[in-house]
Amino acid sequence: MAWLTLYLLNVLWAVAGTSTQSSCSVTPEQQPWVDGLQVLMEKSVMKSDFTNPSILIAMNLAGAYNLEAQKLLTDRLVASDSADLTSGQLALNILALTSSCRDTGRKVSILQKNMENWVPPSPGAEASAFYGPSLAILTLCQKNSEATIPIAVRFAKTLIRESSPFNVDTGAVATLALTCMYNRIPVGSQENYRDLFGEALKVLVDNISLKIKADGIIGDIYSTGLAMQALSVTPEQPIKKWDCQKTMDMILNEIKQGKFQNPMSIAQILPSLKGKTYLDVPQVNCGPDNGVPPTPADYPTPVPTSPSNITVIYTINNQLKGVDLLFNKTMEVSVKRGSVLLVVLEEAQCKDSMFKFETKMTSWGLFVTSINNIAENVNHKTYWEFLSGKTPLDEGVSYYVPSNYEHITANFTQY
Ligand code: B12
Ligand SMILES: *[C@@H]1O[C@H](CO)[C@@H](O)[C@H](O)[C@H]1NC(C)=O
Ligand SMILES: *[C@@H]1O[C@H](CO)[C@@H](O)[C@H](O)[C@H]1NC(C)=O
Ligand SMILES: *[C@@H]1O[C@H](CO)[C@@H](O)[C@H](O)[C@H]1NC(C)=O
Ligand SMILES: *[C@@H]1O[C@H](CO)[C@@H](O)[C@H](O)[C@H]1NC(C)=O
Repeated sequence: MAWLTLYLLNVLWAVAGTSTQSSCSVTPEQQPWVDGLQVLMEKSVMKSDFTNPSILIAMNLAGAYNLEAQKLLTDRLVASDSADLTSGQLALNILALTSSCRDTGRKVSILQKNMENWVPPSPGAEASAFYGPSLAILTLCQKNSEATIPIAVRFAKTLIRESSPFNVDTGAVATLALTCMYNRIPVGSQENYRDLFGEALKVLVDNISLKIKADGIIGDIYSTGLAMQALSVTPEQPIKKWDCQKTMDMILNEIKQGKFQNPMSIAQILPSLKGKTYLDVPQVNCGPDNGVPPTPADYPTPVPTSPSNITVIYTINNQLKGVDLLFNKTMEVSVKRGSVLLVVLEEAQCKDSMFKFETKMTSWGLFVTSINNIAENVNHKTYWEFLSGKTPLDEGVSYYVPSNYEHITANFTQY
């Protein structure tokens, strides 16, 4: 009898995990903005040769409009080599291929091996060190949850001990991963997995809920999409109540302000706008029943910018690396109004070779790797942080648009 109750509970949880519990939705008036975002995200695929699996996941969860983009991304991922990917990147590739109903057997074995050898970050390590491993456990859970238990147990125990400042994006992905595990605890299992995963989920969800701001944003606007996914599936109730509709309305406001131009930012918000989460990936239907793409003319377009120039004050500052290499240099740069920060960096580099910089392409656009020959280093946890005044920017150089007389600083620092 107890066994049967346990079994039924499991079935119930499994159902709860795959359907959406969120009690909020996009109104018909707001719907064109959501469609517009999806079209923008899908269009970006043909314009770039960077293969971004998160876009394919979002497209498939939402129901793809652009079948050509869907095929292109899928084909590129099928052909891609997993050799020099991080566990997080490999996990995203597997989720993306799964959402396109492709075979992932070999990639899953590699990821499983990687995670069996995973060395938990030492206590006090930055929270974002759990972001990639969370994606990996979420993926392995969906593929073979029983074989993932030992890995997830180690992960949950490390998370509960974690003491560094909480990171919403990371906490959200960890919540999705452990919710998947929680929902798939084997029937009649002797161990107290439910208690362990439940306890870790409680810590995560409480921390996420403490980051809900009065206006509904969770963390910042770019962590809100993942946080919404987490709060809508978790079996643990947060200490601070979440008003999903308020968050949804605020995000739609930000969308109308043009804050979601970056295709990766769309990929992370779109599932929540469509009432989906990464836990729905295994249930994606790959039949030919795709929606009719709305005609692009229907979408609101951003306002054109005026051609006048503005002045941006740009400082590069290294007080960290090499006693004889320290510098703190400021330049006033004139750029066309509406230019992205990258244009400021290019102008500065043109005028003075000390402002020389290098970038690499990533899922979020160009990441500034080095300035004046001082380069980021993963082992030293150093990077170039960008600030406006004293406030860190919430976007990278290829999307952030500075205003007149704004003071931008690139500060070499540690995470
Ligand atoms: C970890 C992390 C970092 C680490 C990355 C290095 C590391 N070894 O871990 C550090 C601390 C260096 C970092 C820096 C920045 N980050 Co960051 N970061 C993240 C985080 C939490 C996880 C990324 C990850 O591991 N993804 C998983 C792997 C599998 O995918 P990946 O594509 O290989 O990941 C790489 C890229 O994401 C890249 N990356 C990380 N952050 C950023 C930011 C930008 C603008 C770019 C182009 C690339 C990039 O580094 C990752 C590891 O190589 C995300 C959260 C999120 N929602 O994605 C934020 C996030 C991507 N970062 C963000 C921001 C704003 C920044 C900074 C611009 C902050 C600043 N004020 O300077 C800088 C980049 C400045 C520069 N030099 O160009 C925003 C981007 C929002 C947006 N609309 O563009 C996010 C979404 C956080 C948020 N919610 O606001 N970040
Ligand atoms: C937030 O997380 C930390 C560990 O990272 C934990 O010690 C703390 O109790 C959590 N806060 C809440 C309110 O759960
Ligand atoms: C860098 O220089 C500016 C003035 O040019 C000054 O205000 C600031 O304090 C300096 N910072 C450091 C760390 O030296
Ligand atoms: C205006 O900005 C552009 C770069 O966007 C720059 O090339 C040009 O020199 C600037 N014009 C003036 C008058 O500074
Ligand atoms: C710049 O980086 C240095 C070195 O990490 C740090 O001490 C300083 O506080 C940073 N400045 C700002 C404004 O963040």
